[in-house]
Amino acid sequence: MAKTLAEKIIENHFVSGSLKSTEEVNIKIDQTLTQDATGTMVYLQFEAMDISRVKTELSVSYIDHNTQQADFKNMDDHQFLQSFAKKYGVFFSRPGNGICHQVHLERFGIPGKTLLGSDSHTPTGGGIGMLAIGAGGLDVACAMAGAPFSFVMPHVIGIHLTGKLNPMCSSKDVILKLLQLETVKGGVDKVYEYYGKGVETLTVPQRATITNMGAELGATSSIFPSDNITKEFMKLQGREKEWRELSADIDCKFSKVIEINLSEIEPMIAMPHMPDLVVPVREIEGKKIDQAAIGSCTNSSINDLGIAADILDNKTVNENVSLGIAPGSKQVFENAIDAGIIKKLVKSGARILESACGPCIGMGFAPSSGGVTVRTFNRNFKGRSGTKDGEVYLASPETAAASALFGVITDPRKIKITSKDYSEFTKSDDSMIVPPASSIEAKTLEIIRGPNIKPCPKASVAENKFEAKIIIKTEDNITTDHIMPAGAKVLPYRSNIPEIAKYTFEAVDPGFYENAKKAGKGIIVGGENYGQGSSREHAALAPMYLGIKAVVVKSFARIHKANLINFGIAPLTFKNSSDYDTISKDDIISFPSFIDDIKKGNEVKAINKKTGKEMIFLHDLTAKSIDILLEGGMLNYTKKIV
Ligand code: MIC
Ligand code: SF4
Repeated sequence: MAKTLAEKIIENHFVSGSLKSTEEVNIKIDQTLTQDATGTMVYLQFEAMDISRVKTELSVSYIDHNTQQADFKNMDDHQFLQSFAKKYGVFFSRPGNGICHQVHLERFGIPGKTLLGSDSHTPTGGGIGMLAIGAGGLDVACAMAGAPFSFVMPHVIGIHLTGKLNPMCSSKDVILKLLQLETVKGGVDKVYEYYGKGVETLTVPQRATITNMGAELGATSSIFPSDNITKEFMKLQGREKEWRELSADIDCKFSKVIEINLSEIEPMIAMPHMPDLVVPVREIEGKKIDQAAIGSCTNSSINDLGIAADILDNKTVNENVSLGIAPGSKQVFENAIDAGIIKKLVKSGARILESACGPCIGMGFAPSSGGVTVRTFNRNFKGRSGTKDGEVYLASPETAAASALFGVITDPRKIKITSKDYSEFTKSDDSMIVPPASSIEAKTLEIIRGPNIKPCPKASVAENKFEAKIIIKTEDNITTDHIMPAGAKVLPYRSNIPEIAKYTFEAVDPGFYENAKKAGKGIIVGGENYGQGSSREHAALAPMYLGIKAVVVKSFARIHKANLINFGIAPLTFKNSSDYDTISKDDIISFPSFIDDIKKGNEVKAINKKTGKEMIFLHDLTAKSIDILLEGGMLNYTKKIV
């Protein structure tokens, strides 16, 4: 039977389960990646499993998120991660070497392999034909221990690309267009697979921009074929030997096909505060801006910087705009120096930032109060920039540079320059990647553990009969940034759950922490697509630590739902969505037969003690997920079965 590329890779890695979409499948993971903000928990969990070396073909630990070091905490984390990597068989990418997804694409990704990363933008690797998936940290720890990764066998959506992008239109505009069509919840349990003549017109970094931001669609992954363009990219990286040709069978069946003619793509922009609030740039042209930023794992390749440099060449950034540029990796940075790009940017007044996530995760470069900023990033959730009322617009490097030049949102097609191709500048140097020690030397190595690193707490086993209070009732599209904020103040506590728990839902309801603690047992109520965005398991760990027993919503985002199960919180949905309107914050919900119900079928009985109303909540847990949940999470479960 003819197959899509995603199906072929899944089949090649199949361990158990079912290959029928919507059913659970378990696959072998070849490579893993972690970054420092999620990594400390991953390695603490791995340590708890008592395994002496990672069992994957390759595991890499990157430092790119917590690079602002206001006190000892972030660097303590870095040292923990570095010592851990050396001992347990993990490659370590030092701070300064770049953003995990950019570096992984350049130095480690291999077409046809599977990659699991504790970061939602891991699908960037789909740009070279990998099946790359973002997951919670605990799932990544288990993959490093050699366990297969379980997920819902996705529907594969075909994106048929034809035509060729016009000057000043970019692959960022393609993914923004797709977000406009599909929305932030359109991709749940789906893989977006790109094919057609238009694919040949896109470079690997352009493809990676698209697969990267497929995360904003809520997709499990996104993937391009591995063709001659991929081969050329790998050759320039000195890794031609790792290339192999891969594509879907010509007559394969996609569950849906979306046609995109690249020649018809125009500059697009996502408006505050959601990546799918997309309009053509021309519709909001002329809006005054205060800041612009070019970088992040979405748009920080050499050509992303190069086009900005050419737009700004021999000109000065508008006097009311601050422009920040963060090269995606040390490799990009060095080559941008050799290509003369950095000189042009510095001359124009751009501020060169570190090769790291930086402003994308609220680590510096926050906009002014009420400030308008045009960024080439992938997320513009309220407050994520570090400024509560900051207005973040997401666009291409072309649009960001043109807007920085004129001081207002500008359609870059106004600028008549021919963009240069800098892809040949690819000198690489892996001196900032520290290899692991040999297994003999590893035995003698100690792990460095600063005082801010606290063990990962565990949940208690489930009860059959209990009452819990509704601590918060939220709207649709709640992100994990709402549940557990990031930024310079909170990120240093990623390895300290008792401390970070104090910030849970801080921007939505500052009373959440105290109320949850007082209640002892709590419930979170939400709308559609609850938990979209970041993979941070802290958005499940902290609620678990505060006694949350169930999250009842209209629908879930994939990674967060898996994280809830991993930490012993029941992910439930309303059988009658109108029940959402009948319950309020502070209501007490009683579950008369929770365990019996969960084991018996997919319905869980609940009674609102305030109104007396009986409700049915639904679950779609597999047999294994039920065991994990009832045991009080994956750590307890694994301990019990090994
Ligand atoms: C993000 O872009 O939100 C992050 C920060 O990279 C997260 C991971 C995290 O919260 O540490 C992600 O995308 O998963
Ligand atoms: Fe880093 Fe931003 Fe990419 Fe997340 S989205 S990995 S914070 S650059």
